[in-house]
Amino acid sequence: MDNKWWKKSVIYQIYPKTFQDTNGDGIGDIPGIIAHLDYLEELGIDAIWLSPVYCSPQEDNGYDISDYQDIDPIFGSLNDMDRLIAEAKKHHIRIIMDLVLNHTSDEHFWFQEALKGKDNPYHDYYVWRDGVEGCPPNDLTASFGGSIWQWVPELGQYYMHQFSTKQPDLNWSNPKLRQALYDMINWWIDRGIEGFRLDVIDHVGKVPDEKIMVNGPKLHDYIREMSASTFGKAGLVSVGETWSATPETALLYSNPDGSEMSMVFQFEHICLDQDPDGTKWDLRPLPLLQFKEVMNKWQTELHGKGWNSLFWDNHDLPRIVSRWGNDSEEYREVSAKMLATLLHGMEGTPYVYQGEELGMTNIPLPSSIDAYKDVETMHAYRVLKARGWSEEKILQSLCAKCRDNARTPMQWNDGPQAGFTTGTPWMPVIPNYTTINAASQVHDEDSVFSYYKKLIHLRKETPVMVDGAFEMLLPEDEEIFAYHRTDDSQTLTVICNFYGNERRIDADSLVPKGSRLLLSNYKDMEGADLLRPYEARMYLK
Ligand code: TEU
Ligand code: CA
Repeated sequence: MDNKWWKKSVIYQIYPKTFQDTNGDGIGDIPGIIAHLDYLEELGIDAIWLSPVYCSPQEDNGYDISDYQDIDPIFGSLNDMDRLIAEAKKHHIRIIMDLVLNHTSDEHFWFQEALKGKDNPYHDYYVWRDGVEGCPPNDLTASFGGSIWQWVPELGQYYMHQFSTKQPDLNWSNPKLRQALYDMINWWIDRGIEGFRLDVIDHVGKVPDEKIMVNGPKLHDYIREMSASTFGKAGLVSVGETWSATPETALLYSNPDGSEMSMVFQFEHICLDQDPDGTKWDLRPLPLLQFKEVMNKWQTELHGKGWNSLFWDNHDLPRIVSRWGNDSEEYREVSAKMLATLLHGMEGTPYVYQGEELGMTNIPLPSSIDAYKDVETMHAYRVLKARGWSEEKILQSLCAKCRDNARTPMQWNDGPQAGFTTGTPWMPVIPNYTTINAASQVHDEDSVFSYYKKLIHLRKETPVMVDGAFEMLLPEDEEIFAYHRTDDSQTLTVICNFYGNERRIDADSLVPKGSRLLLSNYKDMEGADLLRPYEARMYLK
């Protein structure tokens, strides 16, 4: 087994805006993260992936950067950032920053300069096409609404934006732009940043005239050049966000020679609970057999040749316990633990999104769109209205899938605003904070928090969890997700009842003789052949 630290590690994602506010303005900040390093060390995580804290007008909560080399005052200062890096180190926690390199904010100095004229040195940092008003170069549409082309009358040109109009795309075919980005990355490495998460990195090789947005012909050249100039050269961890990844491309991205990135986030499993011909708003139940096939494919095809990341949640996704578990009072904890077991037993680097370790839930079904704030949610609302959907149907769909679900304040305790702020939080706290909160879980041996803690520690102590080969068991079973991980000396067996029915199994045929039970989400077993609702077990031989 190679010694890359991130192969044995668990990474924790923080969305700073809703983690902890310390100055009463209702917005989470960097001092708030520092205040919880003890909590994170207790959980046992090795690194924090910090969503953007750079200067930003916050059109897309920081994924629209106006200055890469400064901290937005709402989050603190560069001083606070240096302090976070230093304090985290004392807690044996590395800081991984989010790099948004496909686009900037329209308020970035480069874009402001670019607007001044076609011969401005920064003009070619962005993607422009000459034209006439009302006739965009093509009909591609942007993720957050409208055409990807935005008209600038003063220049007689369109600029391209794949996300909001306030997020102009950078022109990666310009070597000067690429060098400016690498210089910026190295500036952060010199400050002590130990890794990067690369936002929509599969988009940077776009060729808009050919309508190629992802996997452009130069994409891997660009990534290799960037890696060799920055994080790869420094031997740091890197994870690319690649919605378009297949096992084939993931093997390039995560080539063990380190020429591109350490790993990528792939989203094939995340897209299974939607109509295959529709969007994520076209809901359908998760087809378990297909889900098993997809997980099996990724586990087996990358084994020994690439590296997976493992995740259920992030700041763009609904909460997993509400999505594929069961967030009723009766089954919330047990189903959250089952999903954790299923994921953490696999090969790859697990990511835990803030609050997932407490079994935090989605926002309850709202009575109006006013409950939501996200730019994507607002756009979806308009699109679904235009499709003729009823208000009720739209709200149901948004409730199940919208990104706001992940962005409610972290539930620290049962006091006012869940302990997140002494002021008015920018996003309302979910009312269930009185029962679901960190204070009540940290010292409770049976809590979801303690269960995550055990899983995180098991990965460090159990080599087969890191590099064992994956074998799916009962591939045709429509209720049970079970697998082996095997290396030369150990076999790990994971058995999960994915649903709320009791199920009989033949445990002897699944669990090698001589295995011992490492972990289970029920206190005592009622016979090895009976799986209760959402029961999960992990055995080791
Ligand atoms: O997300 C990539 C992206 O394509 C998202 O729009 C994603 O498809 C959507 O959230 C799922 O419905 C990244 C960031 O993670 C996201 O927060 C940003 O809004 C986006 O890039 C633009 O930077
Ligand atoms: Ca604050």
